[in-house]
Amino acid sequence: MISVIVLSSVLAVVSASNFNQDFTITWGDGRVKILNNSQPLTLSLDKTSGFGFQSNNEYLFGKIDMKLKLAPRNSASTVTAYYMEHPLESSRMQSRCSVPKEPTHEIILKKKQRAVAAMWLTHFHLWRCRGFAWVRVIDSSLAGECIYTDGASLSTLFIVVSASNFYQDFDITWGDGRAKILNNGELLTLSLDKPSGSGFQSKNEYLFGKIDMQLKLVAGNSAGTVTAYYLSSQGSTHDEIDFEFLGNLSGDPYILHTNVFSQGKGNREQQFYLWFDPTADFHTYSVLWNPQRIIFSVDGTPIREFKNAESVGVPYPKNQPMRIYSSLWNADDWATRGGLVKTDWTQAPFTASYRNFNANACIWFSGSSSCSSSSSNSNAWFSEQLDSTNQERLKWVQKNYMIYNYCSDVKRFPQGLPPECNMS
Ligand SMILES: *[C@@H]1O[C@H](CO)[C@@H](O)[C@H](O)[C@H]1NC(C)=O
Ligand SMILES: CC(=O)N[C@H]1CO[C@H](CO)[C@@H](O)[C@@H]1O
Repeated sequence: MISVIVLSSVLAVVSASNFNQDFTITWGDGRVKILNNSQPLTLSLDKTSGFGFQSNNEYLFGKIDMKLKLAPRNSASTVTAYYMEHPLESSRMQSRCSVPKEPTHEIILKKKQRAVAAMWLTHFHLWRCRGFAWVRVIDSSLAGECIYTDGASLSTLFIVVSASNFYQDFDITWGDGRAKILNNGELLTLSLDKPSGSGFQSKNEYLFGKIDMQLKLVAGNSAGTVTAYYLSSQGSTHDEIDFEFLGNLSGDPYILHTNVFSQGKGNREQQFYLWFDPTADFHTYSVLWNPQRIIFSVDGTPIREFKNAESVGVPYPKNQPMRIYSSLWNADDWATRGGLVKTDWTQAPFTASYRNFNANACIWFSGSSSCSSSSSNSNAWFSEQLDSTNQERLKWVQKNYMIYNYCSDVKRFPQGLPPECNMS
């Protein structure tokens, strides 16, 4: 296999793009070609060798753009790297070509950096690029690719907007073959039978983001089954943002159960019916999580808003990175009509499907956020709130489809409703 990538540069210090002037080819034995002025630099990788090049200049701060066109389809297990690195550390690059060493966890911006690019085949381990860090992929059959937007500056490269690929973004964690990634990573299915359910989780941890997933729920008689889709951090004082879909007898409505945990404390349930049959087709379930609010949406319609109420003493999830989890399991001891309706195992296996995952999010890695550069905060979702139209839609859902709200459950809170319930 020969993979070719094409680069055209706008490495703007003073000069117009000229690879001859700005870069030195460091290795690859003829596999890197600098073409004519108007034409880009092309790089190719084959079984024998990758390639690399580096900038002639060293930089200390800057806004650096590079256009890349990556190796087209079927670039599985190739890695294209484009990064800034202190020259003394560049020896590492050679070793990555055979067996990659431990990943570089961070760039130290105080040192002068060189812009470096390389492409190589991963042999023993698969590696993923997260910003500037290389992360080993444990049990995926495909390597990820670095996804660069045309002309993106280095600071915006920190924000990861990836096309949906379940191999790249998720690990199946349990279910002994009952969870499957299909169609080249475009579809994931979970199934449940009497011996077991199944589940998956995201490879990344996120701290804030706008995260969409399309789900098609268990059809027919799904009573007793629960499809949980949620974000959660670790530990006893964890934060959590929950969607749970409680199945029902054929023709009876699912319940969409939501909850928000902060510092280990939940008890903030709101439940809804849906205005469509969630088993007939895929629908988009989204979480917007920024420092001010958490908004749950269904097909773009907000159904719940949980505001940051720290001002009235309510902890808000903002310090603990969360992973995305999903599972399909049997909960016939409580799920459907309080456990009255049992799972009908003659209908097994039960199946739920997932597709079009999209995370416009800050990835937490090795103790820091991919959004620590200030540029990311200019991303609209980071300060998004409901406009008047969406406030109306939220009211519409809450008036017509909400079947339980902890904030109205005065019996449950005889000492008074939780403080966030009194915020407008
Ligand atoms: C199932 O259908 C019944 C009857 O319409 C309804 O009361 C209940 O809320 C539905 N959902 C669940 C999960 O029990
Ligand atoms: C004007 C110029 O630089 N022409 C070059 C274009 O590229 C070919 C091969 O890539 C060279 O042979 C030409 O000299």
